[in-house]
Amino acid sequence: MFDSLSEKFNDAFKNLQGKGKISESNIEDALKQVRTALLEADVNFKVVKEFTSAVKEQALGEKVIRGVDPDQQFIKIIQDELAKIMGNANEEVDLERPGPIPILIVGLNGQGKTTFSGKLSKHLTEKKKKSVLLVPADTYRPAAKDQLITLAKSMDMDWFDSDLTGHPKDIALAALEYAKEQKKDVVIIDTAGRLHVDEELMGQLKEVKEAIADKNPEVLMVADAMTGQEAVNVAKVFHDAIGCTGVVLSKMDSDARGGAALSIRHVTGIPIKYISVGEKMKDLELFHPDRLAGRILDMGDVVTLVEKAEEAIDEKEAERMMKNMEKGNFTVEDFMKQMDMIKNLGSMSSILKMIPGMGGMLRQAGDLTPAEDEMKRMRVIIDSMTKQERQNYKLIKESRMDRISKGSGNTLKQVKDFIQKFRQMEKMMGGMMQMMKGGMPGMPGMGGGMPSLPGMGDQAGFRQGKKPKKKGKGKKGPWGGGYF
Ligand SMILES: Nc1nc2c(ncn2[C@@H]2O[C@H](COP(=O)(O)OP(=O)(O)O)[C@@H](O)[C@H]2O)c(=O)[nH]1
Ligand SMILES: [Mg+2]
Repeated sequence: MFDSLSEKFNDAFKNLQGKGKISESNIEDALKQVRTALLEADVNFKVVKEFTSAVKEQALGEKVIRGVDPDQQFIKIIQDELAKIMGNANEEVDLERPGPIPILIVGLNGQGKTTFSGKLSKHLTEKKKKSVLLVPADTYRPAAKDQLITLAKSMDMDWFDSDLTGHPKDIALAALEYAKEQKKDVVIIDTAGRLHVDEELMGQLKEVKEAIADKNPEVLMVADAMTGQEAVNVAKVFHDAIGCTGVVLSKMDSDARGGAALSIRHVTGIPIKYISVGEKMKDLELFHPDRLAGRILDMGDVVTLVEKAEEAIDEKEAERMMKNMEKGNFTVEDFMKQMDMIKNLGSMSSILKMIPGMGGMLRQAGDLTPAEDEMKRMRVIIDSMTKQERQNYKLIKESRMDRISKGSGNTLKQVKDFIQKFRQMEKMMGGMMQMMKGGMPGMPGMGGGMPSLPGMGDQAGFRQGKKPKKKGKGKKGPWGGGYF
């Protein structure tokens, strides 16, 4: 997300390194670079103009603190201004009112409306403890109904069997009636899109909104972040025609340049409420302007990382493994489970980027695909092992290796290498446990606070001999480290 913007900002900041203090002449080049970076990221030119003049004013103003490096000061100003143009605080849909609350999902075709409807239902059910009804109301593409119902079934979510021969407003009314009977809190209505903005679509959506106006519907407009300024223009048209209460930026996992995220709020006045970061139902994040500003500036996003970790890591299981390891047992089964927990967090690069300073390093390191491929290979090798073998890898002699190699489609050497690696890991683990029992403090420099990845050394979440923290305590995640 926003890699090239991050890189160019960093180049701009280098201009200020080693300078005594911020002055009009020495920030000029940096500001120019910031302006170019934003324009190249497809940020609306008016936003760019206001942004750079606000930054300049701040930088030259009285707020400048003596004793702090000018490049650091400048970065802080940029961060604050970035957060400001994106709306500062997170806003979610308002659920603190009597239900059933309708949420209309609108936007052009292929932007991710149906996918988002599914994601939102999962989020509201799991995080907000609301009962949700999913309502297919795309009367143009009957396949869209099947798509939504398939998603609903996969999550055990209730859905409404809409009559697609009717007008979407009748579907909405019937669904709300049904939701009332069923005592649902929220009704998510997935509407039809078009390839381009057209009057008929706007007219229809307006009718739907008006029909349920007494229920004060939330109207979320889904826009593909990849489309940059086009997303901003379309959002404006939708907002002018029907009135939107929020924007959802989808496909933020792709190489979106940042233009939509940085301009939409400022240009349309509509807050971005959620971002979609993948095709799976769990790939939804709340939109936190301050955190995103941090990510853009390579400061990582530890808060989101910890939140994700708290969701992905099964505490009971982690505790069991920890006890096991204290006894000197570390099995392939444990290793596999840890790998799966890490995988739940997201792709390797997306996790690493949330760690302060890692963004720049990642750009230098380039491609992480070989490491991810290696993890996949390990996974298929483990899949070809029997339960007994996973509990005790020492059982795996030559003939079993041969079977595993055939079963997993790997060469015998690759299987041997894996066993060898695992033996080393087990040894290292034993050594670490010994150190912890000896009361070694914290072990700084061993990646304190960093989630370790399978195959990269120490084991995720079990450093420092501490039990994982209880959920919901905020700051320190299950990695316990003092680094954050
Ligand atoms: N990578 C990625 N793909 C997405 C995301 N949201 C939706 N998609 C994909 O985009 C395509 C269109 O999504 P869909 O929800 O059917 O769009 P709709 O026409 O607006 O309902 C599908 O292939 C989705 O899997 C996202 O956040 N990231
Ligand atoms: Mg759809």
